[in-house]
Amino acid sequence: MSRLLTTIAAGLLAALAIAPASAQEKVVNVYNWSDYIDESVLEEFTKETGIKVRYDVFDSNEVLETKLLGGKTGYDVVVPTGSFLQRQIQAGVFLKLDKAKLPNIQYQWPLISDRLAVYDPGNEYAVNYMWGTTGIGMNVDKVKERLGDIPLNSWDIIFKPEILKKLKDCGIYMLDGPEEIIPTALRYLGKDPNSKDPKDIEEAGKLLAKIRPFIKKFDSSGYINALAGGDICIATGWSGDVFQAKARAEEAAEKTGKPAINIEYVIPKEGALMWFDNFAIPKDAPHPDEALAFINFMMKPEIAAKNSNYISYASGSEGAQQFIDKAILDNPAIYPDKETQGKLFTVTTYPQKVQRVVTRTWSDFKRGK
Ligand code: N2P
Repeated sequence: MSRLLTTIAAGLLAALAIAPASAQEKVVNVYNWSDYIDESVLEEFTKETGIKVRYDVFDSNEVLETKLLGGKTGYDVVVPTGSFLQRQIQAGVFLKLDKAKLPNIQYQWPLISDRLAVYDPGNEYAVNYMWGTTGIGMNVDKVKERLGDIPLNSWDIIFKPEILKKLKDCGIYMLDGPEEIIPTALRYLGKDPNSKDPKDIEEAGKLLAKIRPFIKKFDSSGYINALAGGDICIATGWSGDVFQAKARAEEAAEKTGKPAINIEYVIPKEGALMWFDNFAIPKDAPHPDEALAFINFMMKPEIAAKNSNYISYASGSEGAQQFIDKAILDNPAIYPDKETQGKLFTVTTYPQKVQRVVTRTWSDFKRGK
């Protein structure tokens, strides 16, 4: 091909890649966690606003962060967790929210907005979508078969090599989330989970190294089906994800007529990380107005409730609570009661130097070094 033709062809391809289906068509590009929405609300949004949703998913804050720091993601709405949001705000990657265009912010839960303000002072850049905890998902029968009648409410099951070893044959998954698992390991060691001391992080690394031989896979989304299908018997995991696994196991049982795999989510007695996932708009979002319309729609009490009911996570909307299933609202592993709350801890972002230690510790853990 001549150079001119090649240039024209490349130009056409580029235009096709970025052009909306029709010149007038309004679009919003959303990048959310996997298994984190009732997709019927996307259709409802389009019906109500005429804005089409291009929806894409991720399962790790690190992946989202790499894209955000690189810029030009093409996304209009993203959903970082609080501690990541904190340093991303500092890095200047988000637009300030135009609150005048977010009337449904009135339904947000002040208690949660206040918790979020630790990461986003003054709640300028983000609104909470869902929040939850990082605990343990397990196939209760298989675990009991191997461990006998020991209490299942302790991180001992994960962090004591002599216990975890006994579960190796039935499958152990570990979340690929350094900034969640290292603080959890520190808590287990009786140290401050929010420690920014490289020595503490290396301590956590030593603990992790001991359990490395028994881990089948680092995974932050496939574990839902792996638990539901009986392919693994234990995983560190997120509250709602494990309840989704439980629901999928029950659905499968109904179809096959076999008894359902008994899946449980545990917040161990030593405590668990509590986190907040939030909507934010990248500074270079191609459709910032549509992004605001989307976020506003997601804060509608009925819509927020629909999502919570579908994904089994706690909503940042207080107005939604009247529409949330009682089974979810009354489940202390989803909406922690006072006693459970006492066990939960939160973390803030790492200074850059310490973050490098975290990254290195984690890659050593994964490589089994
Ligand atoms: C959804 C996981 C979101 C919780 N699958 C992690 N912040």
